[in-house]
Amino acid sequence: MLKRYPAALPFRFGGLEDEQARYETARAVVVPVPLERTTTYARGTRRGPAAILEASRNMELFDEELQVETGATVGIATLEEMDTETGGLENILAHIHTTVLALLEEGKFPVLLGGEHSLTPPAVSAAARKFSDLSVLQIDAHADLRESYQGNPNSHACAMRRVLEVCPAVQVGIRSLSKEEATDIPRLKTRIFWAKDLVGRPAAEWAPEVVAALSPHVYLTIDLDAFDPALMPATGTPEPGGLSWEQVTGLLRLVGRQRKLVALDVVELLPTPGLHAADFLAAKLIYRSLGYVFCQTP
Ligand SMILES: [Mn+2]
Repeated sequence: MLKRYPAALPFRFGGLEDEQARYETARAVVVPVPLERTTTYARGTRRGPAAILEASRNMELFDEELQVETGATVGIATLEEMDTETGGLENILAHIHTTVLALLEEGKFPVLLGGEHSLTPPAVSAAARKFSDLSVLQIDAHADLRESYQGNPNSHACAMRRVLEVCPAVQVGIRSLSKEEATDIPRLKTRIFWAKDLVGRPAAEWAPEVVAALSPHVYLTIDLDAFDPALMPATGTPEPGGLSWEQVTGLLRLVGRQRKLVALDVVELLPTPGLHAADFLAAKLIYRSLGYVFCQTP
């Protein structure tokens, strides 16, 4: 007699069942963007989206903090991995822009999985077309404020400089930048919360000040190197002295309560053999964030 095995979970965010992942009814839509064109140190972030999806299939779908099954409550669809190999970088960025805009027009909450940080500006510019009072909350080790890097204004190192051409920003966890960036900051539409001022302090002490600096509609971009590398070693450009899980989730909990998040991206995961805890952190961070957006009772 044939032994019956359970079917493998579908390869989509959370491994959700068809009903909870149906595009038509899902409020959140995951877009895997394995972009890797301008990385400058360790390479491999193109494998980031697949690693996050794989880890997410092993998550408990009940959120113990929010006491809710976020996937079932929200509905989370997962699109096919975007083609980031064909054509020039500018074409790919344009495709990211039109994809995010189309999702927002259909009332969806886009969740972009990177891939390198250069995917953020075209997504932000799409959100800014829909929400005129948009600001960007960036959680990152690096300021990413260079005017141009290695001759490329679309480099990952310029992501936030491009964002500031569209809307203001609040940057949290910053601990690495060039002299030129530091010189430019006072005249840019940005507010910086330096890692050195946050490390060791619970979010409750400083998160209200971050939230107060944000406009009503917020695009969230999380560069995973914002976390301390002891916790998140799997990034291409790690920096010591980073944020904790409790600090980041504490901040996002408050943002979810007090502002309208309209889209998010999680970028720069560099999947590393043996360090699957990092992939899992990224997956749970996304799931928890969706819970903060859709499942918090005020
Ligand atoms: Mn970055």
